[in-house]
Amino acid sequence: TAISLLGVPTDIGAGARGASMGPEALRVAGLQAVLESHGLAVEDRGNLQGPGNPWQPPVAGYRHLPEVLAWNTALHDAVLAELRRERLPIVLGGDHCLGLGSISAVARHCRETGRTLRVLWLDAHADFNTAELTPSGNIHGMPVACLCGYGPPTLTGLGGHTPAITPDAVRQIGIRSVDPGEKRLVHEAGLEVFDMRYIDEMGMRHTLEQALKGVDDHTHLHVSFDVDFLDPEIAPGVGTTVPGGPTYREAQLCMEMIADTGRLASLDVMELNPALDVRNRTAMLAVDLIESLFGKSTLMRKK
Ligand code: DIR
Ligand code: MN
Ligand code: MN
Ligand code: MN
Repeated sequence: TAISLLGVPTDIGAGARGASMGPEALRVAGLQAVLESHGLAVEDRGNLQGPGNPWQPPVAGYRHLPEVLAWNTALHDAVLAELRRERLPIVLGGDHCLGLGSISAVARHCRETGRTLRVLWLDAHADFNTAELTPSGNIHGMPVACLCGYGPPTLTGLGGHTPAITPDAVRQIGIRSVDPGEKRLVHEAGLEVFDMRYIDEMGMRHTLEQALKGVDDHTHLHVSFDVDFLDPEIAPGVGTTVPGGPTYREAQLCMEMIADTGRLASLDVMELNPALDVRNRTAMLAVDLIESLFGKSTLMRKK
């Protein structure tokens, strides 16, 4: 597989500044060289460009909606171009509002090529808020809802088809912070959520077996990795830490089981915030986990 790195240096949808530095922190942590050490061909496309962060209060339930649209439109176009060239895009966020541009392009590509899309949403949060439900107005709390058609038409129609995806394409893993109104909408939409309680009781192995059920040769597997998925003890460099996340070993197993499917076709690495990190350790951890996602294993493994 040929991989393209796409840097998207913005924190336009977040509640804290700093995720705009995420792409560079992942580069400094050696992402490209690590992937190349596994024989993968990697091209770094550099950073997309877009508007600055004006740091304004919400308007009609959204903070920075025009700027969020601008960044996501640019990202949608860039991801779609990579997929059409049969390349595997890795989006270096940037905050998680960018899941919208990334996945709307992936969904469009799946429609064009007759693939079935499966999205694994690794996150502490469900990101299923709407303008009416959000406690913050921050659009990084809304991308899954927008992708499923709940949101402003400019965002829900980004990939040329509304909704871009249906909830049955999504499996959320690691969830442990959902706002009250958001909780109702998650339930109403029928989103399949493997929350931390589920992982505690059933283990990460069983969780991934369930989340990957039905993945086959026709599946385009997309992983949207919000770094706040990880326990803050090991991953402090994110804007919205929530205690009680997966441990280092649980996260490794999660990535290894995804790698084993051989179906990973696009990836987001979101919400890394170097301004809140400690000597780039969260970026280095993210690179370590991405390495596993692309097939690093301790011993030779049977395919
Ligand atoms: C919260 C935080 N649910 C909100 N969301 C975050 O503002 O909507 N998502 N941090 O990653
Ligand atoms: Mn393709
Ligand atoms: Mn998120
Ligand atoms: Mn999150």
